[in-house]
Amino acid sequence: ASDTSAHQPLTLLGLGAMGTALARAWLAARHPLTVWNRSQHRAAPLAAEGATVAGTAAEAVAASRLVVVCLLDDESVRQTLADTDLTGRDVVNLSTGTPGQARALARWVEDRGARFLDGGIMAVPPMIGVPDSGGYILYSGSTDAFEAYRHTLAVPAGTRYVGADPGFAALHDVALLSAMTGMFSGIAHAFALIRREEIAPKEFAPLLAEWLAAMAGSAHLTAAQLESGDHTTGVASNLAMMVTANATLLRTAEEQGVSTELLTPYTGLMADVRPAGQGAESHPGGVDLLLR
Ligand code: FVH
Repeated sequence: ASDTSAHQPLTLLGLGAMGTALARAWLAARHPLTVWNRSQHRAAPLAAEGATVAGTAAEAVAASRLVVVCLLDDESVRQTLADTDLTGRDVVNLSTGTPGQARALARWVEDRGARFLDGGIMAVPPMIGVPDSGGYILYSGSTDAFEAYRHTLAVPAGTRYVGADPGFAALHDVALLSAMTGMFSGIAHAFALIRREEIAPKEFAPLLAEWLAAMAGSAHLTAAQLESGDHTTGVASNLAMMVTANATLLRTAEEQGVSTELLTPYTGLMADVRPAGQGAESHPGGVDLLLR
């Protein structure tokens, strides 16, 4: 199958917030779309917009060779596909799961005669179908299936194919979300520090956002150091200085009456890295310590 024609038909299972946004993007691009959702009332608005509503998941899967699944989690995907005939289908799973779940799902789907792609959505529903929103979807799994549907898959958001291993999209997805979680914890701690002072959160926010954006480039330095194995190359702020400075971060939290619980896991890790080196290196040594 190839979707060089602009209007590849497809089926979408799951019409939650994300599924509905995906459906609207494909309908807007005039793709013939069959939809199914466990709670049928969610399909009614899409029927009015041109979607064909299937009564069962099995009917929906039978309607199109390309079957996109956007459900809550791995378990709901298994339950929904259990009574469907996947022979000759191309299944694209956009439901969040672990790399291990994606690999097992790939085997389960392929054993039933289908090709499999997994996807990690790096966007929230309002970004779907909006050109230049910055949102994109990570894909991994069958290279042939990705090539066959790359134009259709690019309709709701940009696409980034990260490899034939079906677990790689989920792994990249979760790695990015984990980094985001660290950022959120840093933002929470920073606002807590100023919370009891005469500092307006709205005035502080631009400083914080600009600083985080400026520091984000450190990901490239960490990557270069991990690849070279030399953790001293390109270091602007050496570890010995940072471990000393961390004591000031912890003391300031105490002065401001703010819990150090979000800081201490990472400051502790940095202190553990230091004895292994001379203190002149940067902090990617922490990556290896996390793998102990
Ligand atoms: N929304 C977001 O911001 C994030 C962005 C990043 C990617 N995620 C993932 O996308 C998957 C779907 O998320 P969603 O936002 O559409 O989630 P909900 O609005 O809660 O809709 C959930 C749908 O799943 C159906 N469902 C749940 N359990 C079952 C089941 N056992 N059998 C069949 N369907 C099931 C549910 O159906 P219903 O409750 O309407 O009957 C919805 O269609 C998700 O993996 C995010 O992590 C979104």
